[in-house]
Amino acid sequence: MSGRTQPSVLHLDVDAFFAAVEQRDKPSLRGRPVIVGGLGPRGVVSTASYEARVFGVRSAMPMSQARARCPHAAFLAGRFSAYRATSRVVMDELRALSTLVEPLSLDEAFVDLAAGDHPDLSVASVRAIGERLRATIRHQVRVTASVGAATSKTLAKIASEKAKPDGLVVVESGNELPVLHPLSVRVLPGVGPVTAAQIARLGVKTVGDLARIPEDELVGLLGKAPGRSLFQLAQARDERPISSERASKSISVEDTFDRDIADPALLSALVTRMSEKVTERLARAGHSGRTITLKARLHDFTTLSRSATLPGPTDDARAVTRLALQLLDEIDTADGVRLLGVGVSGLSDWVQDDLLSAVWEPAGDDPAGDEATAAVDAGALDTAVHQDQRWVPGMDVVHARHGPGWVWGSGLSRVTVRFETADTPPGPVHTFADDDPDLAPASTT
Ligand code: TTP
Ligand code: MG
Repeated sequence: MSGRTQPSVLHLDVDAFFAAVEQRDKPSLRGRPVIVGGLGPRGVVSTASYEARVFGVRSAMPMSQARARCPHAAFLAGRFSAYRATSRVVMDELRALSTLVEPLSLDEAFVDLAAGDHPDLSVASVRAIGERLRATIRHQVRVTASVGAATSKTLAKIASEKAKPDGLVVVESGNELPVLHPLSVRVLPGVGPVTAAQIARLGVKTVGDLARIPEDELVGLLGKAPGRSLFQLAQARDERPISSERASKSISVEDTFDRDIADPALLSALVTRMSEKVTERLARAGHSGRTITLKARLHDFTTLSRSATLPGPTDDARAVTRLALQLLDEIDTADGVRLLGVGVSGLSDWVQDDLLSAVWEPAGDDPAGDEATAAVDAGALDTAVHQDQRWVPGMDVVHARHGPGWVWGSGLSRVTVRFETADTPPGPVHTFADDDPDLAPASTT
């Protein structure tokens, strides 16, 4: 094994990203539980501030459950343009450290310090680079980020997770195994619930357990490439390069099954779930894409893939699902399928930049589903499935006399606004008729 001998891989992840941006821009919410996500009846939590996490609120939880756990929180719809603008500044700071930056989502990226201008990559020096970076981000965008650095991507990501919130952890070369081995196998890249369940049958829970399984046995159980790669990862051998290109070209989800599956209903359900998952990832990365690909590996290991391209980019789960199901229909699955995957490529930035984004609403059997594929007009889709979208909690507004503020709540033909901005102290609240001509949505950047 060659491998890196210095902690030159840096991983940065903003703390409670969406919620942190909201607390920055809404001074009255600082230090308070804030929950961002879909506020409709089927909405899910995008993220919660650390104050809300104390009550057990988590990303991807149904919003109804979040409301039950933390009723006194502020519940806000997302402001994606604000998140994207913040993300841009963060990513620029990372690019100032190295030409090799691999963004994983809006708030997370790997940086290859070895490709930057850093003659000294000792632990002390990397620690200084990380602390300087954290201070710069705090100063530039007024959110906190956690940083991990190590000799590999796997360990750097684990380190930043350990550093959360608002911290820095550098794993020294030679210290990887003591850090890695006590952790669940789920921390390893590529180990999802299915693989975790497979290896659990060998009595493996932690990476340390895994490291004691002979390579042959893992290859026998999981197949050659996955078995070998997992064996390497368990020994903290991970030489994957940081790649600035790859990350945003396509996003896909795939799953290998324990047995060949031929039941059409089950296959449709699996494709539906993967389509939802892939759109969720798209949304998290702040992207949309036009080309949907379905990949299937048949019982005899032939691998087929079928693609279709939409007229415009989408990040709508129903549109992706519908197309993926059509593609499934084109494949002869009668003798069983061992692997399925759904991918979206041809990624572009968000289709819709407004507050009315439907992306956080999980896909369902919505009666409006047939129009849902109007990918180009996601706004119209959203109006079709939601009521009263004019004043959405959290959105920026401006009042002719009171100035800039944000929607605190609305209903019964009234809208309540708190007048404050990132640069003011907590401000006063006023209520208006919801058609008050002096009140308008603020144009965001
Ligand atoms: P994360 O970095 O996973 O979460 P976080 O930044 O909110 O919190 P922390 O890193 O401190 O644990 O995701 C970044 C943003 O992506 C998050 O603020 C909201 C969005 N997101 C979703 O919309 N849905 C999800 O399921 C997750 C995990 C994140
Ligand atoms: Mg984060």
